[in-house]
Amino acid sequence: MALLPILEYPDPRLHTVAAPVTVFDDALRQLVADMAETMYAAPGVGLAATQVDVHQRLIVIDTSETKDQLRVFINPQIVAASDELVVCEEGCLSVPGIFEEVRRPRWVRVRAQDADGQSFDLDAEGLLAVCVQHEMDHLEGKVFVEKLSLLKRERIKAKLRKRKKR
Ligand code: GNR
Ligand code: NI
Repeated sequence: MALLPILEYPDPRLHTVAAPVTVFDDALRQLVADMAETMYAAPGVGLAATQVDVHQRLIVIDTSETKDQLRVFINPQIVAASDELVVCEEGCLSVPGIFEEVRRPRWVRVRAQDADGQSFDLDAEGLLAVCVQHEMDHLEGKVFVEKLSLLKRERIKAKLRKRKKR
């Protein structure tokens, strides 16, 4: 087991588009275990491989209160989504201390593979739906602050720069 360092915005590596996972081997399962450990330690409710500088289509999520319901999504795709949108206050381990409202579909149907390569579908709503979409954006090289206005994004960048200097 190992804790992995998390990239922080505006690191350009966060804008890498991840490649599909093609090999379901012990190295992949080790990466899943390390990402889960890193997510729980942070603590966070989700983590995309992009955030630990691994550019493969893999995310881990646990939105349970008891932190014992790890979900692994490999090569995830959204195959259906509600027309209805909801606003949720989002944060990101790659943008520490920043919380902003983001609008997204209320529910999504995700098709993905597990760590053994088995395909499954999952209907998600609430925080799980938000988290799946947030993590899938990371795999596309997108960070949630890029959904905000330019003005808000520039303010966030300035805040992070200022914080780094101290
Ligand atoms: O820990 C996290 N919390 C969170 C809260 C609201 C919406 C999305 C998230 S995901 C975030 C962890 C993270 O950065 N995942 O990429
Ligand atoms: Ni994030």
